[in-house]
Amino acid sequence: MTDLAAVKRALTAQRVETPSWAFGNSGTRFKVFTQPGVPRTPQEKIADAAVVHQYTGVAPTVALHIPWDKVDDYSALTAYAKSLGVGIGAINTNVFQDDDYKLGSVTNPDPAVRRKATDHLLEAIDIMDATGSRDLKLWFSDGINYPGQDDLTNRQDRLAAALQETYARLGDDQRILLEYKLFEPAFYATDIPDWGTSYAHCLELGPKATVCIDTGHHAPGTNIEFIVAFLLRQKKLGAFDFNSRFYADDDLMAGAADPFQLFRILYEIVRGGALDPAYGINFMLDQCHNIEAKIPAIIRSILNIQEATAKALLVDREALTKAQNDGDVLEANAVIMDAYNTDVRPLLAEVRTDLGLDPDPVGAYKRSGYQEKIIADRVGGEQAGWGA
Ligand code: LRH
Ligand code: MN
Ligand code: MN
Repeated sequence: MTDLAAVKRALTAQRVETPSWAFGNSGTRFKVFTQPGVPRTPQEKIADAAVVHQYTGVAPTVALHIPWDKVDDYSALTAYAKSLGVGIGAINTNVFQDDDYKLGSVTNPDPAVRRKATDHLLEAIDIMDATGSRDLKLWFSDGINYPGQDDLTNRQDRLAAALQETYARLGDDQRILLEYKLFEPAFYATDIPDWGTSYAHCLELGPKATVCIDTGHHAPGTNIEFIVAFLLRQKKLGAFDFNSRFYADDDLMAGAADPFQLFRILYEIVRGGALDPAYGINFMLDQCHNIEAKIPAIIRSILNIQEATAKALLVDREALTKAQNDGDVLEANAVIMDAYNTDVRPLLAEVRTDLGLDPDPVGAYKRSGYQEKIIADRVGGEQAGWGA
């Protein structure tokens, strides 16, 4: 029997972090479609994140990407966020947009480029000191396009050296989230292509380094929930970048392409007791909204995560364990599918009403007039976007 009050408590305590870059313009290699009302400054991105929190009640932090969100005074930016009811979350580094990084950043054969890249990682920790952020999220686009282009082992050594220097600079309450990605922009060999490589580097570094799983960064058909279960068991899962993929790093709304996969991932989280924010996993979104309106798309993504979580919490664990121990394959699978096929929308509406929120966050946002207001207010200036 499921304890519904406990399910509601868990859903109320759940947290999802929004990415500042999802509020800005974005596109594909072929075209960036600009939208009216898009933020022009980091402050405006934070204001939009605060609106997402206002309607969902579960998104009180926003991740920054440096230098896309570069400001002179990060303490002032943090105070501004606080005044809107949100906090600054993970600091994302960017060692992929300079010409210098054509052959790699921290794995570049040129020591001067490696120095520049590592200095950026250290600078990001200075920013964390000012914002009070716990998490430094590292993703390296480093890799090579052709066999023989560079030495695979030497590149691992250079990566390890940069990571060690960065790790040594972390404060007591700070940590590294090390992200991996199968390919792109490197096409032949990426320096951190998979969770195993990230895990091995995190192990070498120590307890303050954990793996970040970006759900869009795997080969098609990869069993992501297995990775979740394995890393949880090793206490090395630090964060998610949630998004959906059909083909590669599509960055579509979480839970849009494969809600069943999202449910299976969240079931492993619930089973591992890792949903509670006190456990320390940062559940982030990492998405781009190229053709749809951004704020309601981010709200929709959060609702999708909440629905997958509610279903995961509804799995009858006792019945499942019994079926598993009895070797009853069909019954075990039926228990999982019963939970997945439950319509949890009324339950989530109740959770929101209990929190004093509108039970329909997307509808409430649309009725609020905020979209019309930002379209009217945010004229002139350069709209923020991918790379701006
Ligand atoms: C790389 C990635 C990484 C970046 C973000 C903008 O594909 O997932 O997390 O920082 O996109
Ligand atoms: Mn990511
Ligand atoms: Mn990505």
